[in-house]
Parts: sequence; C-alpha cells; structure tokens
Amino acid sequence: MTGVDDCRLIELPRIDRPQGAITAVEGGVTIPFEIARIYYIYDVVYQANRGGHAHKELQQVIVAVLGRLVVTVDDGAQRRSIVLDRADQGLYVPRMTWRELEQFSSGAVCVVLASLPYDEADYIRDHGAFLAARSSEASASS
Ligand code: T46
Repeated sequence: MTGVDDCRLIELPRIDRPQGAITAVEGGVTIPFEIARIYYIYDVVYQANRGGHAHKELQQVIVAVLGRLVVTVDDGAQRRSIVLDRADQGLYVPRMTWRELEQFSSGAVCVVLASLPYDEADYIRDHGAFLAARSSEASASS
C-alpha cells in the first residue's frame, strides 16, 4: 500500500514567452493518471483549513497556481508537510492518504486534478476510521 513517501512533487512544463508563462498538463503523461475532474479552491477565508480527509480510491495532483499553501499528508504512520507555491509544480497524493491544506496565503488559488468524478462515498472524513481502514488493508495484503 502507498504511504507518504509516494507523495511526490511533479515538475510541470513551464513555457516562458515575453508576454508571460503557460503550463499545460496531460492525463497519463505529465499527470500519472487520466484526469476525470478538475476543481479549484479559492477565496479561502483567513486561517481556514481545507481537506481533513482521505479518499478510498481517488488520486490527485494539487497545484498552487497562485500564492502559497501547506499540504500535510499522513499515512497513519508518518506525516509530511509540503509547501506549494509554484504554478509549475504539483503534489501527487495517492489513494488512502489523509490530507490537510492549511496556511493559505491571501488570494491563493489551488487547482486540483482528480482521477475520478466526485463521489462522497469515496471520502473517509474520520481520522480513526482512516487508521482502521489502512490497518485492515495492510492485514489483507500480508
Ligand atoms: C480534497 C481537497 C484537496 C462537490 O460537490 N464536488 C467536488 O468535486 C468537490 C471537490 C466538492 N464538492 C462539494 C462537497 C462539499 O459539499 O463541495 C463541498 C466542499 O467540499 P470539501 O469539504 O470536501 O472541500 P475540501 O476543500 O475540504 O476538500 C477538497 C476535496 O473535496 C478533496 O477531495 O482532497 O479539496
């Protein structure tokens, strides 16, 4: 089963022109899965946190296209915090990883590329239930 060590920063192509920069990504090429959904988080209230859940199957790449935020990932055994502050870098978050998004800078915009359509049944929103699910998957695979 994947853990926080599988959360990695992906360098996204950045094409600079005299007028400014552009970044394009493709599912299954730059992004390690086919992209089924894109959503963005913005107008985040001062000191508000987002996330605080895991996904049973969903994989995602999180990009701070504007501003800065901190993503903390947790696999039940280890936690890691990663600063996102570049539009040409994305954080890959595999399935069954708890994530918290915090310390958003004012005006930050975060784009998320997701491997599946929205499905509330895919969320684990209770940390204790997340730990139990991880442990039951680990026992089933050993
Ligand atoms: C994640 C982090 C990074 C939808 O109706 N469709 C969607 O595609 C999404 C993402 C959300 N929603 C609804 C569900 C809730 O009623 O929007 C509301 C807020 O969602 P949530 O509380 O899950 O928002 P965040 O920012 O805590 O989490 C989101 C994603 O849900 C989650 O997958 O990893 O961003």
